[in-house]
Amino acid sequence: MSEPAPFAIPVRKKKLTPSDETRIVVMSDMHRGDGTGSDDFAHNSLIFKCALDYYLESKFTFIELGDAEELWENKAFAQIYITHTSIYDRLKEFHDPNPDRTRYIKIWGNHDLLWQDKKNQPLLDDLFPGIEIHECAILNGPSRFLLLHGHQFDPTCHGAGSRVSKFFVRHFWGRLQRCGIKDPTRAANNPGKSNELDDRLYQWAKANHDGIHTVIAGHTHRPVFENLSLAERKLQDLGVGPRGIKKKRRTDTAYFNTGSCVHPRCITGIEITFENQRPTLQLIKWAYEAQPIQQPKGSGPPGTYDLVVKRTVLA
Ligand SMILES: [Mn+2]
Repeated sequence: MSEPAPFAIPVRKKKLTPSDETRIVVMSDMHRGDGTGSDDFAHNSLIFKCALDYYLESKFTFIELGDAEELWENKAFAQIYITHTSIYDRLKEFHDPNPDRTRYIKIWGNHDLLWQDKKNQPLLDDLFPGIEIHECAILNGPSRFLLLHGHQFDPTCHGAGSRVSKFFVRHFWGRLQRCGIKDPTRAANNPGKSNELDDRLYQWAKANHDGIHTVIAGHTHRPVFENLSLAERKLQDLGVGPRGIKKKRRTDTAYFNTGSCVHPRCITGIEITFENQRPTLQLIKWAYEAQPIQQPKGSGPPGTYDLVVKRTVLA
């Protein structure tokens, strides 16, 4: 078991005190890019748009938990904005210049760490007047939640290691990716690394710093519900799995992970609703689904399907 990573909650943070009317959706790791082959988000942008429409309509607050913009591969946010204008148009509808009223809460990650510095935000400020971008958010209530991207717990993405990774990604990665090579260094594609990070975040939550009961993070691109990854939950349900591998058995509300919006065929996130101040969390997926077209008997060819975008509760 690894040591809890030293992470101190910063003084400047977003504080939310939810009521029973509050609905929150947390999504991370969109990695919105410039629309070329190295833009990992482009293939999911329609699914993401539908999800935003639903959350707008259903009065959710949208928490964007880091790596929303891919600013390692793309130096200019303008190019990302031009490519994904329709997404930003919807995000603008969540935004309110009054920080107490806004339904768009933006947290930075390691790929959009640039937002840390106010002077890097002119265009973003034009789009979202008065926007505040934070390292983390705290959800107050009987059980306190800490929401952050999670790279703070990943030594290769934090401090000196991150400068090397960033240099590599900016100068070489885009070119390799356009050739169809998948990134071997990201926690997302490296289950061992994800386990280690999940464990660090979990241990930190358990050590209960500042009365935090639950940590919700992103960064690994691997959804975790009550401290079990989806694969772990599935293996438990099926009662199968590789032999000799230590399996986590018990669920624990100390740690959750949103997954990402760059999965090959879907996006994942966590919805939070409240009853008597008690939060209920759901891991959800938005994906394409084929549905057979209902046709009057004898008319039209069989084997015809409608492609729909659908929200599914995973856990
Ligand atoms: Mn990240």
